[in-house]
Amino acid sequence: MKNDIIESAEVIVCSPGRNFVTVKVTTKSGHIGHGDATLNGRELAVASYLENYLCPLIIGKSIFQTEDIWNYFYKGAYWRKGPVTMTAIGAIDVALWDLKGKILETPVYNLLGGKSRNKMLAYTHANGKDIDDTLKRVEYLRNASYQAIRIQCGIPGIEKVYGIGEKGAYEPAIKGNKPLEESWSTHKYLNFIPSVFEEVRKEFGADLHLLHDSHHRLTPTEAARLAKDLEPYHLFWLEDVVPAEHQESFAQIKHKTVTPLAVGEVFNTIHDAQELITKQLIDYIRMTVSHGGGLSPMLKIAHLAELYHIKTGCHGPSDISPIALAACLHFNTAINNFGIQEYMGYSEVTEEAFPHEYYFEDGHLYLTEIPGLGVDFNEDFARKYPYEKAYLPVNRLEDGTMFNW
Ligand code: KDG
Ligand code: MG
Repeated sequence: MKNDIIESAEVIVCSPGRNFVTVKVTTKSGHIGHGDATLNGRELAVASYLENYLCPLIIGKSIFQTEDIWNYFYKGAYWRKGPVTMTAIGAIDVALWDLKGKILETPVYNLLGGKSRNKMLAYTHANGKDIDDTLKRVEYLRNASYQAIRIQCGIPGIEKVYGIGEKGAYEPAIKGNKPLEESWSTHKYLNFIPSVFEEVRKEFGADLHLLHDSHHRLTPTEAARLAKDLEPYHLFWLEDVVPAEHQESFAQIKHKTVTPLAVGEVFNTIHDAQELITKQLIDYIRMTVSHGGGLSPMLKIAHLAELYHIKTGCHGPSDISPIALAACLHFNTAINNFGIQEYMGYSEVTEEAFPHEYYFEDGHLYLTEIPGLGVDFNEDFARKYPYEKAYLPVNRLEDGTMFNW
């Protein structure tokens, strides 16, 4: 087809508001498509994978061959899977779908199955340093129209807790040459966290959707205890209770509780989730488009999950760019089994670097009819903010033992 041949593929690493890695693919006809290749704390590894191995190989190919190009990179590398590889492949895949939409003059969702819904339920974060602070933040977010809120709270006796920053906005990556060290006590966490949900329900009633993230810190037995303790508060989901290398861990949890379970933000292929889905061990799959290898494989995952009553809940932190978030929104719009979308918003600088069509209103995210993904990259502006090394924290138990962050 006319206009479809790739002339160049470039990687831009910069820090407008925070570090982002952006792929820009240009066709001979001058059309431009973008993909997000940001992998928090490991940005340069993905940039190098793209610059050295993927970008040179797509020159001269047709942007319409997304399935073949994806497999060329996935099967063709021999070395499969992993967050660096799959984020790099995902960025190219998304940039090509963006181009397909622009050249065919239609929103990307029309190419993925068409509109299955008009708006998407979004959840955001209330990260309080203590219960009172958490309640204030929930109140604020409710007034800002959110109908679904992830609740995290400081734990008495633990100095630095996952998700609880100094300034309120969620940004775990800290600039510098060494990761920050946090500490952890599962005992203190499990004893305290149900009381937070008790207070939130008392104050705000039954209608508000409540979510919580355990950030991979429990054993299956501990996870089952937490899930049971939280049953009276009817969570929308309980996320990442255990590190999910062992998918079968979820059987021990799932069969003991009716609290819905969500997992998958660190997954990058269908093989990470296949048993969880086909054995119905979870309720929500949280893989996100940019880290899950792009739109092409995510469609397959959503379709598999649909067969097993599992809904999606794409990871949508502020450490993936608005390009990646928009890709999730097109994916969410097209599939039948959409559940919810995580949405944290972005700093003003990030918003200026990535002007976008999607918008948040009345607790939901909306897309417009604009062709492609509907996100631009203000490259000249973004390049004024050079990359600055930043690490995610590491985590130790109180006796110094290295633990899961
Ligand atoms: O970069 C890591 C963050 O994106 C992650 O910690 C956020 O757990 C997270 C979430 O649920 O958004
Ligand atoms: Mg999470």
